Amino acid sequence: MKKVTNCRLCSACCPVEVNIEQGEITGAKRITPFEKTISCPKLANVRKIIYSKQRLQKPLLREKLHEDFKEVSWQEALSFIAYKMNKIKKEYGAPSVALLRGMAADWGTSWDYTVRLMSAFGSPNAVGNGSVCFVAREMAHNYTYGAITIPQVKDSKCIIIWGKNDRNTLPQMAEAIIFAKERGAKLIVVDPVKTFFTEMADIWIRIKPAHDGLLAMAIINEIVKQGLYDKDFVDKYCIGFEILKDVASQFDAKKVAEQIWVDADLIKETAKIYATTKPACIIDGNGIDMQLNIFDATRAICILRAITGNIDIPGGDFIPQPIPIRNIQLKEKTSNIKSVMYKYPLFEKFHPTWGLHGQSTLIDAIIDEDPYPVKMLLVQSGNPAVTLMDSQRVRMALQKLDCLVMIDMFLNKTAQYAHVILPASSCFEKTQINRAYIRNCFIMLQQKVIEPIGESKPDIEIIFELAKALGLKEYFPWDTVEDALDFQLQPTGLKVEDLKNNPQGIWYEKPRFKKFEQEGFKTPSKKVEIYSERLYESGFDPVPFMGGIQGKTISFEKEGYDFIGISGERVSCFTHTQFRHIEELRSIEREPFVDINLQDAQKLGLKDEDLVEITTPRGKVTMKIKISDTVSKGVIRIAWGWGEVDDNWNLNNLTDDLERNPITSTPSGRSFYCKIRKL
Ligand SMILES: Nc1nc2c(c(=O)[nH]1)N[C@H]1C(S)=C(S)[C@@H](COP(=O)(O)OP(=O)(O)OC[C@H]3O[C@@H](n4cnc5c(=O)[nH]c(N)nc54)[C@H](O)[C@@H]3O)O[C@H]1N2
Ligand SMILES: Nc1nc2c(c(=O)[nH]1)N[C@H]1C(S)=C(S)[C@@H](COP(=O)(O)OP(=O)(O)OC[C@H]3O[C@@H](n4cnc5c(=O)[nH]c(N)nc54)[C@H](O)[C@@H]3O)O[C@H]1N2
Ligand code: SF4
Ligand SMILES: [Mo]
Repeated sequence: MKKVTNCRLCSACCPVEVNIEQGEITGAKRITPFEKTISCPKLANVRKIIYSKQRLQKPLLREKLHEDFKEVSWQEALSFIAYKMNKIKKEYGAPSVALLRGMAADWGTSWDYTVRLMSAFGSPNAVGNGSVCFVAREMAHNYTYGAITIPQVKDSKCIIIWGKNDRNTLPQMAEAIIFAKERGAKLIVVDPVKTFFTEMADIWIRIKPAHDGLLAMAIINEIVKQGLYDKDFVDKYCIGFEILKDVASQFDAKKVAEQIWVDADLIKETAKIYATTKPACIIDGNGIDMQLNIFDATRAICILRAITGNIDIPGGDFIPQPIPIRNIQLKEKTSNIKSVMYKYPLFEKFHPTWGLHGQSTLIDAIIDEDPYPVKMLLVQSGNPAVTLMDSQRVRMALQKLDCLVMIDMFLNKTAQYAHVILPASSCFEKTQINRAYIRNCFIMLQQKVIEPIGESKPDIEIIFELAKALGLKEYFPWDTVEDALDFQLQPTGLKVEDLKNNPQGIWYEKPRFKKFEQEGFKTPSKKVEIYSERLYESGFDPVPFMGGIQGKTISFEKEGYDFIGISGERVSCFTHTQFRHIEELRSIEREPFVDINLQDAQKLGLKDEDLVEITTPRGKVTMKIKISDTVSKGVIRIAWGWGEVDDNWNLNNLTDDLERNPITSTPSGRSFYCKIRKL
C-alpha cells in the first residue's frame, strides 16, 4: 500500500509517498514536480531511523540523577510529572515551570497545543529556539512589510541565495533553483563557504562571515546612487526612503569592500544585476540568522526586495496568504505575567502564535532566577545540552533544575540531566498540520501512516495526557487529535477528513499577487516600513544601521583569537544532532572535521587529518582537519551537531551566549574568533 504524507525528519517537510507492507514502512520517496531531483539520505534510510533499536518505547523515570532510569507505565510517569509541576507551582508559582521546544516536533499545530497546555497551567514560558533559527528572521521581515516573504524561485530571472544552502536543507527549493538556473536565471550567492550553489553561481560573493549587513547596505547605496530603484513602488508604497538614502550613503562600496573581504566592483555589479533583472528574488537563510546584527542585516535585505519592486510579484518575493486556522494557544491567560523573555518585549510579542523564541533567556532565568526562579523544565524535541550556545553554561543551568522532563524519540545527551523521559512517536506515526502547510495558501496533512512504535505517543497526544494528569482536561475537551484539529480548522471550512481525502494537499485559495494594491501591507502604516516608527519608539534604529555598525559582529573579537571559526555545514545525512547512531548514515560522514585553507594550514605546519584543538574563552573542541579551498584564509569551519557523539566534538563548547542582539536575543552562534593549535 502507498500513502502520501509529509516527512518531518527535518524541517523541509517534503511531501512523500510511503510504501507500507503489513503495517510497516518499507520505503519512501519524495514527491516533487521537478525533473532533476535531489535525493535525501535520511529518507532513503527511513526504516533504519523509524525501527531503530534505540527508539524509546516506554516512559523512563528516576528520582535522582545518579540513579539509573527505570521503565515505568505512562500512568506512573504522568502522575510523577503532574505532582512535580503542581508542587513547584505551589512553592514558586506556575511560571517557574517552563517548557523548551526544539524544532523537530514542528511549529504548526503541534506547537499550538504545547503552548495551550502551558497557558492553561499558568506559565507564559513555553519557549522555542527561533532566536537562532528563522523566527528572528521572520520578525525582521514582519517589521518591514508585515510577513516573511516566500521567494518565487521557479519563475525568477535573478536569484540571490544569501546565507542558505538548500542543496542540503530544503531539497524542493534546491530543485527550483536548478530549474530556474537552467532556464537562464542569473544566480548570485553570498556565502563565505564554497558550496554546491557557489559552484554554479554567476557571482559568488565570498563575504567575511557575519558582515552581511554591511554588504546589503552597500548594495542599497549603489542601487539608490545609480537610480536603479523602482521609483513608482518606492513613492507609493514605502516609508522612509529619503532617510534610507542618507543612511546608505555611509556605506560606499569601496569603503565596505575592504571590511567585508569583497571586491568593490563585485558589489556594484551585483547591485546592477539584481536591480535591473526582473523579476528577482532573494532566498535568505540561517547563515544570517545567528549573527549579532541579524535584525538590521535581515531588514536591509528586505529593503532591497522593496526598493527594487520585487515584492509580491510572480518570480519575486511573495507575501504569503496564511490559512486562517483558529488560534488556540490561550496566551490571554498569561498575558499579565512577566515571561523569561521580558527584556526582549518586541520579539516576545511580534506575532500572535509564534510565542516566545528567546531560548537564551530561559537559561538566564534558571541561572540568575530573574524574573523568578525556573525550577522545572520540560524539553520537547530538543537537545539543548548540545544545541544551545555555550554548552557549559547550559549544562550548569540544566543541573540546577529540580526536575527535567524530556519528550523525545531517543535518549540524547540532554537526557543525562533528565528525571523523566516520555517516548514520542516519529513523524510517520502521527497526524498534525505543520507550519509549512499553514503559512501560505496550500494546506497538507502530515498523516499517520503506521501505528506508534512500542508505547510511544504522538506529541499532541502526550500534551493531552499531561493535561489530563494535571486536571486541565476542561481545556482539552477533544476525544482525539483529529477532533482537535477539526476545531482548529473550523474557520477554513475544511476538516481533517477533507485533507485525508486529498493527501497531496489542497490549494485553500489561489495565490494573488500585488495584494498591497488593494490591502496595503500588514504593518502599522500599511506601507513597507523602511523607517519603522515602532522601532524608533522602542529606542532602536528606525532604519537599519542608522547609527552605523555598533559593537561586535562576531563574538570574542579583540580578545587575541585570530581565526574566525564558523559553525559547520548542515549535511543532508543528519538533522542537527540527530541520526548519528544510524550506521548507514554514519557511513556517509564517519567523523567531524575542521575545514581549513591550505595557506593557513601551511603557516601552522598542519597536514591533512592532523588533530587540532580549537579554543575560545568559553571552551574547546578537538577534531581532525581537512585542508581545502572550502573556506578562505583566516576562517575555519567546525563541523556541526557532533556533540551528541562526543563532548570533545561539541561546537557549542566554543560559542558565546551572553552577547546578544538587543531586539531578538540572538547570540553569535555561527561565528566567533578562536585559536587553533596542533595536538
Ligand atoms: N552553534 C550552533 N548552534 C546551533 C545551530 C548552529 O548551526 N550552530 N543551529 C541552531 C538551529 S537553526 C536549530 S533549529 C537548533 C536545533 O536544536 P534542537 O532542536 O535541539 O536539535 P536536534 O538535534 O534536531 O534535536 C531534536 C531532538 O528532537 C528529537 N525528535 C525528533 N523528532 C521528534 C518528534 O517528532 N517529537 C519529539 N518529541 N522529539 C523528536 C530528536 O530525537 C532530538 O533528540 O540548533 C541551533 N543551534
Ligand atoms: N539535512 C538537514 N536539513 C536541515 C537541517 C539539518 O540539520 N540537516 N536543519 C533544518 C533547520 S532547523 C534549519 S534552521 C535549516 C537551515 O538551513 P539553511 O538556511 O540552508 O542553513 P545552513 O545549511 O546552515 O546554510 C547556511 C549557509 O550559510 C553560510 N554561512 C555561514 N556563515 C555565513 C555568513 O556569515 N554569511 C553568509 N552570507 N552566509 C553564511 C553557510 O556556509 C551555509 O552555506 O535547515 C533545515 N534543514
Ligand atoms: S529533506 Fe528532510 S523532510 Fe525532506 S525527505 Fe529528507 S528528511 Fe524528510
Ligand atoms: Mo533551525
